[in-house]
Amino acid sequence: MSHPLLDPRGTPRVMGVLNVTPDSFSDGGRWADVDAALAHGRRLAAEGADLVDVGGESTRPGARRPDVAEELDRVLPVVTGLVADGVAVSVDTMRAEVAAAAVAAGAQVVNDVSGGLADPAVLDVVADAHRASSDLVYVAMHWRAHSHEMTGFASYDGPGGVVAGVVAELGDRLAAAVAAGVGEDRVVLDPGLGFAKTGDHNWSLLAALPALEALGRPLLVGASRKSFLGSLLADTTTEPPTPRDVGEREAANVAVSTLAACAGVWGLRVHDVRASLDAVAVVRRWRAAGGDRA
Ligand code: PMM
Repeated sequence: MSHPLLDPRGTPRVMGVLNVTPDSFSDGGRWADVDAALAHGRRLAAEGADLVDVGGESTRPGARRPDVAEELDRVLPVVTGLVADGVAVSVDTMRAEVAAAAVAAGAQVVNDVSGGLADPAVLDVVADAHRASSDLVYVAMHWRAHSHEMTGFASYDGPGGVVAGVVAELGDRLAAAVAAGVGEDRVVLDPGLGFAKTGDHNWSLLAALPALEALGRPLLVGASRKSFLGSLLADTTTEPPTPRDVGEREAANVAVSTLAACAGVWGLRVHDVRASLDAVAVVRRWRAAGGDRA
């Protein structure tokens, strides 16, 4: 069955991040009012984003959760406004009420960073849409706990370490989604870089994308501006080393976009859409020239 968002295209879709929050680590407060958020969402779409991912809950370590009404207030006017402009919208939420309202307003993707663990009723919202023959895409990310406690869950002691752990737990989330009635052919999986993971865990996962692809679903990767890139690029002349500022990690993110595109992922979740689209163009042209047959 052909799917407008999931059909293989050879190179990744680019999802632009639009956090309508006062406190996200990367862009908190910048798009917190509706007009600023709409203007930024339109800019991301004009730059060529395949999707704009609208989120109303910060997942930075230690963040306070908004209540449902607060999250709806942040997200819904932005989803509605972007959909009215013809922008393909994804909603970044762990809550069934928010997912349902955003889907009713025209969102094409539910991006659930908890993969249905935080609020299993999200799976019912997606399943209901699928029963009504909707093309709604469900992104299930690997997650273990809410942000205020996730660092305590960053250990993967079983055989195969973090890669085997994430493959097994994502496989469980996929099975739970399908058991709830979600169409397996409309699920995307995401290793959840930085969520209950150390920097080393993130690198191990990026080095093992084929193992995640073995789950049989398209993959989304979100490395943009995350602290493992800040640590990689830290100034080591200070003691302790000073992480590279959030706003100065983009070249490294483009490198991640490039390697993830070469590994065949479905999507890249990024703040700088243009920069990752450039990386995607390079990979596409390199492939056309026979690059990955060498
Ligand atoms: N990361 C963040 C938020 N939502 N969704 C998916 N699917 N994958 C991610 O890696 C992801 C996400 C946190 O980053 P942000 O604060 O810059 O949005």
